Amino acid sequence: MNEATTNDRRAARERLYADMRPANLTPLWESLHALVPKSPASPCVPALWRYDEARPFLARAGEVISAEEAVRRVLILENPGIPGQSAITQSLYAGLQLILPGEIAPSHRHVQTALRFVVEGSGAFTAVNGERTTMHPGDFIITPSWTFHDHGNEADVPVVWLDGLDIPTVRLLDAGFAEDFPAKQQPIERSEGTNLARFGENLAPMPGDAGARPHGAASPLFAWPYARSRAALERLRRESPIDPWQGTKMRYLNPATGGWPMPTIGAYLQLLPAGFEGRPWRQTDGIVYSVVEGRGRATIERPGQSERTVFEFGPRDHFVVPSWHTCRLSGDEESVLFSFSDRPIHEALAMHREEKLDDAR
Ligand code: 1HN
Repeated sequence: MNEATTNDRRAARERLYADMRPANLTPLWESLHALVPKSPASPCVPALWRYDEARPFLARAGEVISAEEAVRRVLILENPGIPGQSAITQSLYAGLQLILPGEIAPSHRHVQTALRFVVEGSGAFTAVNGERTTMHPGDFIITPSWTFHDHGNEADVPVVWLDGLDIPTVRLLDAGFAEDFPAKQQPIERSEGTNLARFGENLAPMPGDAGARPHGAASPLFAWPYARSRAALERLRRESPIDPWQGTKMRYLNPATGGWPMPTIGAYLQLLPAGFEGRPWRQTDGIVYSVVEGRGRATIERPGQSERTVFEFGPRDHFVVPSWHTCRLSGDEESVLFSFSDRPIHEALAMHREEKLDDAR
């Protein structure tokens, strides 16, 4: 074809696109490659939130709005690659929530599933399904879909935790419902620790007994105290081989099924020994990290690019590794990292992929 013909056809195509736009028709061939990429090409970027930088803004938020007025006083960790979406990855939301002494965050429930990971301070509580759990740094707590939950702080120090929710996933499915509890706080029906005794000791109530109520897809255990998880990691650090990619990494367990604690979110706790230089890997689920102890580095590469992002992390810092980005973790000191991802969704849909890469340093 000569050049004139090519130009004519190009012009004819543009006319076609313009003419059919009011009919809500668009040409697949112009976007096919972007719609079906050869490998994941996330718009999300690696990002780090240093606690030293975020904490003063949380304190200022504490001065300008009460927990009750805000409903939840949270600073959203927003991925700069997808601004305005209140998302840290395409499927997950994360935020840092502050509750000051004497405050109440009123009771409500929603379809969105939430996790809390306590970052600073002790003595606040969250109540889920008629039972409280007192928060300590490193405690992991879940709020399953459609369970009433409220928070309070009867201690004398501010308490801050990381919230992780499947908000973008529920938005994708247009499946969100929410309602307030008729009072600020839900009634407490059981003393603290009942849930842990029922489901956190490798025991479960007999069928038909009190507490054997049917549970949904989420774990019936709703709090995993840090003291226990940390002790397990300490023990395993000494007793078992260290994984060259992840150090000693464990997943939080739904004790009723052996599966994930929540249907949409998996959560993990890992220990990197002092001097650990992890090998690189990539996986389709983007991961959000909260540093509990120690100092180290995350070295991250965008797919297909050799330029590296290096995050030097310390306690209470947060960072995100988007889908299919190559990452390696190093522990300058012995480090403990909490993390969460949407891996249960990938697995349920049989599309999870992970690649352990050779050490190319
Ligand atoms: C929520 O209910 C909490 O219960 C935290 O603490 C963050 C973000 C969006 C929607 C609901 C909480 C939330 C949230």
